[in-house]
Amino acid sequence: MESPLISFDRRFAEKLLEAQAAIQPEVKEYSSVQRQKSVRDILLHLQFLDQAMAAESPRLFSDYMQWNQVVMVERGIDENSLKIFLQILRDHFEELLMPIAYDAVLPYLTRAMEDLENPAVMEDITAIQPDNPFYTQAQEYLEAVLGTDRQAALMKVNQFVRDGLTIKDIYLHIFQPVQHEIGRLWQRNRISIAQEHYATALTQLAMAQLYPQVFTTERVGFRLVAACVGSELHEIGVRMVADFFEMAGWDTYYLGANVPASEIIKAVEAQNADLLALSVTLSSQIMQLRDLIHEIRKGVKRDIKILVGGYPFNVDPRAWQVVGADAYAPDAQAAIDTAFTLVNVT
Ligand code: B12
Repeated sequence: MESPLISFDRRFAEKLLEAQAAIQPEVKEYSSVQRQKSVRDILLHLQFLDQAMAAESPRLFSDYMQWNQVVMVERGIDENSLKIFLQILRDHFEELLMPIAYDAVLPYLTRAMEDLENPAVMEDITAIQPDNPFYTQAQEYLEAVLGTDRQAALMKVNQFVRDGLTIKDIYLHIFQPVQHEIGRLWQRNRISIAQEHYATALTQLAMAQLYPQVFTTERVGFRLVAACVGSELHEIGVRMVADFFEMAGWDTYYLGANVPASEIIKAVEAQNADLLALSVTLSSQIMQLRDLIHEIRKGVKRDIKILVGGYPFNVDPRAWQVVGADAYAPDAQAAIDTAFTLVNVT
């Protein structure tokens, strides 16, 4: 399938950076490393724009720009940089694109520019909300994974189990918001990449520790294949989804991160799956997801039900229809409810 926007190369990104330097003197002073990084970032912006267009979602591009705004401002970059970049991009597109292509891209840029004017973009809202039924435990676990004592963090999870929390509670109300908070703290430049990796590795270890209790439910006769699409590395969300299916009695074939499309198709056929759960966190993977679903619809298991989820679908809950899925669910619990409806069991 073709992308709706023509793709731009490095030279175009360099030209945009030059135009930015003409407006912002500090950009002129960039070292060659800073310049290279900026060009890479611009290419990423263009890639996300392309993918948002594939998902027919100006909201997705705007969300990505808002995310960038926080990252940049928290690292001391001028808050007007991104707005200036978008104006430059719009002017270059107006000059270079055919009117029909320019009309197609303009709403994406306009929406992002308007949304960046909203002061709420910089609002500092924790992912561990006071209405979380296990707020205190989530705070304690956050503190533990930000420390350096793995043993203590794992013992805390054991304590939650002894206190009567279910695996589902621990997954949805502790691990999930804590992981989201870890991401937010990194985005806000308050923790390092190493701390984020350490916390994530610990949560994966804690999940593995709980496994004996995941695989105890009586089987209901349905099979699930679950995977991350394209170069997607965020696997904890779909792993939770797969574990919820196990706990609901499904047999699951969980493939994890970064799975080639051809292997997902083979797995669906070999497993004779009833449902395929596909996860995307970066909206830059949307086209690969759309193309994969398109391929599956031409193959042996063309009638398989396909459920999608992950960050971009939570940002724009209409995007699942554009990629050709049968349904979307916002989290692991909702995924189970939706799945039983899809396979016609109530
Ligand atoms: C851990 C992490 C990583 C790890 C992942 C390791 C691993 N083994 O999974 C690593 C270090 C690899 C990583 C890399 C990157 N990351 Co990261 N990462 C995270 C972090 C902190 C946590 C993810 C997580 O574990 N979430 C916990 C799970 C339980 O939550 P969830 O994913 O939302 O899943 C639930 C629902 O979404 C839903 N769901 C998910 N999948 C599916 C599928 C189906 C079928 C259904 C029905 C439902 C469903 O159900 C799940 C369970 O309830 C997030 C923060 C965040 N907000 O998620 C950032 C985050 C996603 N990462 C981000 C970024 C930018 C990156 C990088 C680009 C950074 C970089 N510059 O290199 C790279 C990209 C790598 C790649 N190619 O994928 C940004 C994305 C911003 C954006 N707007 O796109 C985030 C949001 C951080 C932030 N706040 O800035 N990351």
